[in-house]
Amino acid sequence: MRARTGGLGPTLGVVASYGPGTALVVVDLQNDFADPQGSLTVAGGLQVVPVVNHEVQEATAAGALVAYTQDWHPPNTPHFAKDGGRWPVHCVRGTWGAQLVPSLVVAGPVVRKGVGGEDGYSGFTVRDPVTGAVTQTQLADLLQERSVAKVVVVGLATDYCVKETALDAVRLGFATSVVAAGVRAVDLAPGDGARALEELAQAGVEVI
Ligand code: VGL
Ligand code: ZN
Repeated sequence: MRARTGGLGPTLGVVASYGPGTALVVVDLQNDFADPQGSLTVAGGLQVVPVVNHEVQEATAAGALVAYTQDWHPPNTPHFAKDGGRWPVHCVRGTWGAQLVPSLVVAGPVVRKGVGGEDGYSGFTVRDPVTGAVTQTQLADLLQERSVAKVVVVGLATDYCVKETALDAVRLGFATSVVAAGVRAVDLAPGDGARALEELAQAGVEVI
């Protein structure tokens, strides 16, 4: 185990431990959320990339699965404010904004969510905003195929997709951790990100 680095630069020490029964789930590290030019920019979003890349390296070296989620919306969906929902247009399939950030190390499968116009906050499940029907993505199957018991979550955004992904992971029976240095919040209301981490801790998620 490498020691946490002190002094110069950001701390990139190993914060989670990985093994073959672990999956690192990297949530929605996409241009529209992480890049300052993105349409739904999360403050400090790009700052998590070196932290996440370090976790990806450690996870890969330990034989853990690394999986990525990608918000992937059609051009028109009730998820967007222009179509009756709550969000600016973002992560439209095939656009620059929907691409994973170019500096992210991609070392495993990418699971797209919201592809049929659903609200896709959790990497595990999506919800039809009209009928309320909830359906599963391939993420749980991917983890179960690899006999994963423990899930580590990083990415964007703490108060939406990270939160819902971690809550679903707990519901599905995975021992679940969130790396605080590897997430950032939308904070539509100030403090939303901090409240999300508290809620996660209360639900049994280890916040590290
Ligand atoms: C997200 C709002 C809308 C997220 C996705 O990735 O946290 N937030 N769609
Ligand atoms: Zn979205």
